[in-house]
Amino acid sequence: MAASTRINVCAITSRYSKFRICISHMSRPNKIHCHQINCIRPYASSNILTLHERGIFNDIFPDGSDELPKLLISGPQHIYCGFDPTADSLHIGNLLALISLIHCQRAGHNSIALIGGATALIGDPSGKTKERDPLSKSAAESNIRCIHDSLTRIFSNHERCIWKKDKPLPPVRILNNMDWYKDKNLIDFLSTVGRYFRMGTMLSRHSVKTRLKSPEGMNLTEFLYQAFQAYDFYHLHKKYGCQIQIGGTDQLGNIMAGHELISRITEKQVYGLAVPLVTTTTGDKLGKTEGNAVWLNADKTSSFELFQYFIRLPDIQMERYLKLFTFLPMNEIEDTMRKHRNKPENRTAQKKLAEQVTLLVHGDEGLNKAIRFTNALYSGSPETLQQLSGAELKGLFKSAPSTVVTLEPGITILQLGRLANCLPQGGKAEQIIRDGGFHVNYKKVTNPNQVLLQGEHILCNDLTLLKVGKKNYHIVQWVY
Ligand code: YSA
Repeated sequence: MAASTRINVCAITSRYSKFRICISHMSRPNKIHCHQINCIRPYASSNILTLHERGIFNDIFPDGSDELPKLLISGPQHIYCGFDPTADSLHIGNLLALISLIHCQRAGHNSIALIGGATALIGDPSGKTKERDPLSKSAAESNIRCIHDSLTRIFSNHERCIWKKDKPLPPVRILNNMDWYKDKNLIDFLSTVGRYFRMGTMLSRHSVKTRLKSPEGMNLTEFLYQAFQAYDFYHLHKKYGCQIQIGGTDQLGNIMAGHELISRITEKQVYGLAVPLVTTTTGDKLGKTEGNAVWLNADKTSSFELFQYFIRLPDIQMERYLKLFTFLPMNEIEDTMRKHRNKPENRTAQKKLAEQVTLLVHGDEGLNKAIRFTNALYSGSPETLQQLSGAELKGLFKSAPSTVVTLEPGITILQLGRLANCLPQGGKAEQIIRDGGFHVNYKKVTNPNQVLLQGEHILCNDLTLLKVGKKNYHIVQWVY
């Protein structure tokens, strides 16, 4: 990776430090901030395995160890999870892994979000039925920047809008594995690290076995992916004492590879914690390749679309998703579910879920926008339309044509329809209006000769939303 895009983490990481981590990007040196905090107490660490009650970390590797809970309460641990920048945004499947890292942070541990700048160029075969298209270095670099920004934004939204406690959270590190691969020599890597990997074990991985059985087979690069993820774990173990890696259940093979490598080199015990794979109602994994991605960057899935995605989920998923995707305490989730079951038509659970996820992903501004858009679209009240700017209204009614009209005194409803080019010329236009087929700002108007009124037909944001028939919307933007 080019030096200009290297992710730089300047941090004072002592548990007794007065300073918080500063996560920064080399290409934006002016954006480096170090926040001073007042708390100088060390963080108490707690056993994140209790997250089991929320359906998180049900798969633990190696299984049944008594040592892991002891390790977790003995003091803050470094816990990492990797994200390959194979697209320019994370998606809601990744969000669960990210939420788990935040849970670790809330429990007093040191979370590391690792961007796989190097591994994205190799391509993880886990859970993939086909070879990935190769990713160019320049695409990877641009994706790294986007993923870095999303991670920073989401950690910060959580702390600002959800955590909101006086007690600051332990700092988070955002690293890029290109930083330790860019100067690595291939011969050196194979002759030192490579010899610890056993072919039999590598071939027995689920991700390898399924691909070898497929007609396409598997190339060497993909086959070696597990060795790189294993080496990352080893690197973070050596550098930070990291003993725990988090990932979706599709990552367990790669995590085991790290476990084996570290135990061969250091004889130290390390662990893998898995989050369940989030699937669609038809059981397909939510992800980018699956073509059903709900993205975490607003330019790909707006805060309104994200909000609506969760609002539309069926009742059956509510309890599980509230536990997985929100930080609400369990008693609040039970309470929400009780209210929801009493009156499912109010969609209390969906609203809570959509609100909490949108707040985490897009902050209070994003949530506010999503709610304004939802009200404007579904409440049927002209007041809600007034809360939007022209650009927002156009964004909401994407396929609606818009017309700029100069406001002159005495324009009638019929003239308005004609000026906006949404009513035919001749007598048919009048008939449509009289028959109730014309709505101005959600209100039916049946008198074609009615003169337009400010505040009713012309909103205070100088906009008018017209509807002809059942669903043909038009936007009028007034100029003076
Ligand atoms: C991990 C560790 C390293 O040292 C280096 C790279 C990596 C990245 C890893 N191999 C990978 O490819 N991850 S990913 O970018 O595809 O997804 C990031 C995380 O989101 C993974 O833990 C993955 O299991 C999880 N994830 C993706 N879709 C998911 C999901 N978790 C739950 N449900 C889904 N639908």
